[in-house]
Amino acid sequence: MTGINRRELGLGLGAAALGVGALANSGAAGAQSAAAGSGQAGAQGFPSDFLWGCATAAYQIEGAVNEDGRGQTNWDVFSHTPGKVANGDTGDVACDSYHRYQDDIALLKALGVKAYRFSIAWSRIFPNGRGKPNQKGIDYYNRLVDGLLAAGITPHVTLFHWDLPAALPDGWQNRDTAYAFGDYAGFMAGELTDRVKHFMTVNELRCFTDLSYMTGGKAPGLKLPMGPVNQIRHHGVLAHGLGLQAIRQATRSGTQVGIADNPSIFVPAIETPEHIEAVKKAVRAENAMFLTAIMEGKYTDAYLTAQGKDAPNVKDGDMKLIGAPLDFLSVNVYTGNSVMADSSTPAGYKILPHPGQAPRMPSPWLYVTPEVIYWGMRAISEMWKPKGIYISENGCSADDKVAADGKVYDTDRVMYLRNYMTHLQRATREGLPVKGYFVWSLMDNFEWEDGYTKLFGIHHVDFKTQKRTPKLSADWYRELVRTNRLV
Ligand code: GBH
Repeated sequence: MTGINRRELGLGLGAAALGVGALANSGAAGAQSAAAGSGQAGAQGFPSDFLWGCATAAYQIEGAVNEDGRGQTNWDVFSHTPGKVANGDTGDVACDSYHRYQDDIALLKALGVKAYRFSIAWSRIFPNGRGKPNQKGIDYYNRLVDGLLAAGITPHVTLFHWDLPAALPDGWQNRDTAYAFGDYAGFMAGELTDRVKHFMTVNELRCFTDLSYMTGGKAPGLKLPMGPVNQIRHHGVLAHGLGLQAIRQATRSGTQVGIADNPSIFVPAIETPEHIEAVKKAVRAENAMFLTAIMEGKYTDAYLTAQGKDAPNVKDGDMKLIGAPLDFLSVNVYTGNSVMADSSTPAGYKILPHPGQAPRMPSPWLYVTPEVIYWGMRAISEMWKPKGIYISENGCSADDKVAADGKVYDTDRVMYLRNYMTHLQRATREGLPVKGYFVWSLMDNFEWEDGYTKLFGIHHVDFKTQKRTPKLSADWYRELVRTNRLV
């Protein structure tokens, strides 16, 4: 929490409810003039220590896939397999950040953000997933971290964002991969611990398990039955647990370790107490094999019963590792369905499909549901009481066009961000422990199976020249970061 007590929370809420904006609106930064001077947001402001940042991931931006001893990954194999990625696009060059990281740091600096979330390519550190470390790969991240710190930007490091060393036999089907991850994560955190204080084990459990091995849209593109899928999910959460333990052992005291997950989150269809309660039930049940297992240290009976003979094989000690307390929880927030209480089902809720004309961005899955950032974090906070929450990704694709003056006027992306931000501000105003926010993404990049056909950047990248140009949304974000408040 940001140090407010109940009375101050009540004051802040009261002011907001009455529409008394004067308190927060009078100063340059709403946070500074917030009720009770505690640094808590007023009607429009964010907490004075709120951490604004941008996010990226290694395979989506780095390129240089054959350089300095980097090993091949599942995504190199997948993107080079005909028919798997739109237009046959690959991450071979992407944003060429391996060479242009100084330009990217300059973009961050110009935005005024205080933090950068990036991921480390496991196969640059251990080209075969395990064995002898590759010093040239380590050096790249040393240069990046040193450059960020010199620019006054705090690194938030993800150890695994889906680019799995191809040499690991059977990928996440193999329990040994979870141990290999733990070893790599501990090693790399040890290399950076003198300068990096925030580590996330893995990014988005559902994506590198279900979407990769069950529905198969992502590398390695398999469609396995539920028995193996549940085992793969278990290896995913186990990798997190082993990574958490290894990072803690390898790092200095004061290091914060968490996970960046994308739990399914929901909005109450209408804001009655029963539907608000249904959001919690849905979040807990729909994420039973992922975040719920991590936050509760066990699989729910409902999940195990539903999977029956397909339930995962769990070894002694696994759940203790998986359920070890986190220093913070990072959540990637994009979209969510509405839910209603439903007493006719044992689960007690039903998820409503999006109506046909519901607004969405160009990525077909990206329904515009700004309230989910508030209701999702509220449900998570009330159920699991994480010590701190970061929004580790939020943003959208948009149908960007470069105007005659070279600028991208992405008013649709500004609309999306502005609306989500309103509900994020509500979360901080009500004292939910949200400590920071990272826009996805700093710049246009390789959008996995969509290749370069769906672009999420607040900077435009000309992939022929690698020139980066701030979009209107970057100007909007810079002003938000500068004033620390909504207008
Ligand atoms: C994040 O995933 C990723 O962390 C990031 O790398 C990515 O670039 C960014 O979002 C934008 O997509 O149509 O059923 O296959 C976002 C969460 C969940 C979004 C799965 C795509 C596909 C659903 N993803 N979803 S489906």
